[in-house]
Amino acid sequence: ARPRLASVITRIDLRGRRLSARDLAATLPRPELDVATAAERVAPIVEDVRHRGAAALRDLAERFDGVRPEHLRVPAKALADALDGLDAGVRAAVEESIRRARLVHAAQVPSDFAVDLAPGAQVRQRWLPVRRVGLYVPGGLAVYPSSVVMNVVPAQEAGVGSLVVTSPPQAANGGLPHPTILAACALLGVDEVYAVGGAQAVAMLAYGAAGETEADGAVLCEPVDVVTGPGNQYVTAAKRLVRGVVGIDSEAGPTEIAILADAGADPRHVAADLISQAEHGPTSASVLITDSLALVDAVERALPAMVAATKHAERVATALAGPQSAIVVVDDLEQGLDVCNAYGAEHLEIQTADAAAVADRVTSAGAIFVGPYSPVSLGDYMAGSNHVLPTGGCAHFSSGLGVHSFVRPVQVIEYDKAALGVLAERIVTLADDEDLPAHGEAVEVRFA
Ligand code: HSO
Ligand code: ZN
Repeated sequence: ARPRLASVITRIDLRGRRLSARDLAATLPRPELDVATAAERVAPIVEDVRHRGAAALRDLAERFDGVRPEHLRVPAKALADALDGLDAGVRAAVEESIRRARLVHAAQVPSDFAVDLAPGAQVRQRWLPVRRVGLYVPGGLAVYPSSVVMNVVPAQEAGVGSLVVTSPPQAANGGLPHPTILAACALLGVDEVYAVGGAQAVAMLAYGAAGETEADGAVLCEPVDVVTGPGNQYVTAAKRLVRGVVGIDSEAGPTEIAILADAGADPRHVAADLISQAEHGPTSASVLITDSLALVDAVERALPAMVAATKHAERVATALAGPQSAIVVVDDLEQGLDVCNAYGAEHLEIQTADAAAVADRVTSAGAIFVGPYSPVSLGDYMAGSNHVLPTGGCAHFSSGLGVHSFVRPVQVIEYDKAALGVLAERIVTLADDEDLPAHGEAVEVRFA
């Protein structure tokens, strides 16, 4: 049956209304993630992997993925075969994606510094890469080789020495992960890849796993220091459980696109971009913010046929009709910017006159796409920027994945005798004030 393509996108008229940032944010609702319920189901799985290692991983694969993998660690030959079997056009596209991402992420590497506070008194700061990271790649409906690139490249450019990818085993692929995922790993030079999915994969990464068979070895997988990558609610719940044992990236909710546009924007481009991210799933959010009623009319007129013509029309229509999507009419771009900044979209397109100047005034967004020829799809695949971005308003306090996700600064303190001597009395004063006199004595002993 032909899907019913309502594609009625709600219109919210804010003209003449002065709302606080909080009320503005509330006019664009967001889905709530129910991770707590999943956590109850996930805790025993994590414990099982922790204690039984590879034996548990095989049992869990049988239960959740419908296949008992012979090789939990993907053999080198399987990676090479996947690369051989990769379509030449897809290979060229992934290579260009990697090349551009490398250029941008290499530029992200932060600089060390040293501050001389006085003669003989120096504090330095060095950025240290994390030793070993694990990247989770989902294997369900969404198989995104582009996401392998977006997770692996920043870790590599950060100087992470040891990098693991894990993705669910697929019955259709002989108990190995999806071939395009394997090929992307091979192109990126990642040779430690596991056929492990779900919460059990997160447990394996966080705690490591003992081997079961001869092929597994005594240790199947060493623990990592940071786990990144999107996943379903169980993967997310497992990441929350192991946080503290390892570092994790922010949680990836449904994708969001907001477009700030004026009368000069092309309605077909705007409609196509709204549709493009709605394609990710029925809970995706597509939001147009504009001061032009003519644009609103034109977009509303263009949408039904464009939605009907697209392959995943049904979920696109559902996403556009959902309460998380809207066309927001504002008095002017000033108010439009207020809405954008209050919402803090994962992706924000600026399709206005002087787009770069308008973009400079954005204070909250995961990534900002400037002008008529920078659609979100460009950033999803090829721009060089990262597409793992904060959703659900997390852009207000966090950022997308990047080199910074895999490095941490360490401060190095070096004072000589004279430089310490200058401060001795002050240190003793503060130490006594905190009733920690031994702190002061540790300084005084050097001058006695
Ligand atoms: N737009 C998604 C990423 C993606 N799009 C992968 C296509 N493939 C979240 O930023
Ligand atoms: Zn996308």
